[in-house]
Amino acid sequence: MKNHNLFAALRAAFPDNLDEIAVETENGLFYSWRDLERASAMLANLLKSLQLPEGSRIAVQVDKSVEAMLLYLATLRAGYVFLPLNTAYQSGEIEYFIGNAEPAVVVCSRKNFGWVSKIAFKAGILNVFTLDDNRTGSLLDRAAQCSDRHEVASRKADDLAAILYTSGTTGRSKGAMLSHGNMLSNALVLKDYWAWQPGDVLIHALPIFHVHGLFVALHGALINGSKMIWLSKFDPRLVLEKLPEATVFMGVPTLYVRLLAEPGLSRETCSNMRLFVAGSAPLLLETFQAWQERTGHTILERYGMSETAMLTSNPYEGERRGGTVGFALPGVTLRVQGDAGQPLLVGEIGGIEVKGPNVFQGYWRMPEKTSEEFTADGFFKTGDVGKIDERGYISIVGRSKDLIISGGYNVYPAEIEACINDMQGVAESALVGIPHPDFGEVGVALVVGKPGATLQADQIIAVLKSMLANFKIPKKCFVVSELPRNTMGKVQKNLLRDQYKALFVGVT
Ligand code: MLC
Ligand code: AMP
Repeated sequence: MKNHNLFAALRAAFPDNLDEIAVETENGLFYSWRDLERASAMLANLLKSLQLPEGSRIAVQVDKSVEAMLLYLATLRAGYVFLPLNTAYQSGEIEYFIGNAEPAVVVCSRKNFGWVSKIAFKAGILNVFTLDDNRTGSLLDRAAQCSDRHEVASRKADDLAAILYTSGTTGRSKGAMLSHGNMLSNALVLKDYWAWQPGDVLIHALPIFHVHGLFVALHGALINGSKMIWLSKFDPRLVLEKLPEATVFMGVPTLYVRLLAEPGLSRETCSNMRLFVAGSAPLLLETFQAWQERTGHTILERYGMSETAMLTSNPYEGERRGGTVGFALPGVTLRVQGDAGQPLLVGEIGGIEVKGPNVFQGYWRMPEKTSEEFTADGFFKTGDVGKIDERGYISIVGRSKDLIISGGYNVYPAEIEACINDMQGVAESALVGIPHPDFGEVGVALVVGKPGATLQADQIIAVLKSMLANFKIPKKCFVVSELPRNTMGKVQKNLLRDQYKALFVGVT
């Protein structure tokens, strides 16, 4: 029987000469393909030695490093389920993820071991390892004692490979379950669609706890046997320095905005480049055009989600249209539906729904939530609102889900509002997304106090900082006397967005 383990396909794409360089880091470290093979085998053997039940989750909250990437590959290889967690998450958030996903193994950085292990041990998890970005920690100490030979675990296409938590518009985060087949189908389609070539070199500058950095960028390079220039963190100057050695770059729009602010960005620095890809948030037309003028390259914008990996892309050959996310990828069926579920005509605005081998297996232990998000005929409701033009290009014009995308990270107002509403003296609050020149949009909180209460905006922010990941913290908070409501009593966030729309104009 064929092994559908995603790692098997990635491994099969390694070049024949395993001594070639697979990864180069900003610190001048080089990893060959043989290093990837051996180290992932050792880590997989460590996981195997723990005798974990089938389908065990491996939760990982560590700084970006090649070893963190190897742990991902090892988890696939051993047949377990990878659960990446943003390093910005605080203890309350981690407690929820661990409680909900019930991982068998937790890996964290050494500086967080105290509080993370406390949460893990309380949840009955026996295996807590550390891993730092300088190649130290108990995980590597233990793996060093394991064999560097490992037979890739056999997995079916719909066996789970990863769970990605994505916040809900109401209630807590949901774990999107992705299978080996979901991810492999998407990786193969993108390899073709973006015309990955022999000799391609990817600058990997994104975090590896979300779809863009972990799947699109990493799988893209690996399935093509391409070298990666691995940057632990996005630094525009470092990217500029590396551009002449690279051919492919992927980033959220903020990365392009920050690169454009560098005087050194020119046609010359980009002359070796083949492809710039943007996604995870809307790419402003002005950024798209400024990039074209400065570099001579046309950014290829694509659209995806945690639940679906990549859905659409502008073409590699043919016109890449700014302000659009291109066409549905091969194998993906995409439609735009009206409120009553009726199909819409060209140019009409409605909800984007999708079907395809890339669409996830459902939300972890939330069957009702899962069925709510699918139509009777099996389409996943993305919560994005869009239209299709006469040439078939898809544009995203808004979202039916109350979501703010800030610098490529998702912020769900309901979560932040719930934290504020729990604070003493608060009657109610609203978080709205306001345009921002660097992050695209950012959250601004409007808070109403209970009669007689004296609220301080900076105090509210300080309390939020102790509870939530830093990117979820509102960039501004205002105490106001009331929130505008419609006749149904619903807060009119559109009026608030309009009122504060110029708040960050000119901010750098
Ligand atoms: C950092 N900060 C942010 C922020 N990132 N604020 C709002 N939104 C963000 N995204 C704040 C911090 O809280 C801190 O504030 C200050 O900025 C500096 O923090 P930092 O860590 O030094 O920031 P920096 O390194 O500059 O990070 C910015 C960034 C990063 C743009 C490089 O946010 C990033 O890597 N974004 C990419 C996210 C991503 O990969 N998304 C893909 C999702 S997948 P203070 O006040 O504490 O100083 C997906 C599907 C798909 O959506 O289609 O791809
Ligand atoms: P996530 O839940 O983090 O996977 O975020 C997915 C969401 O990001 C999508 O539902 C879209 O709203 C948004 N998104 C991704 N790519 C784009 C894009 N190119 N343009 C606009 N929005 C995008």
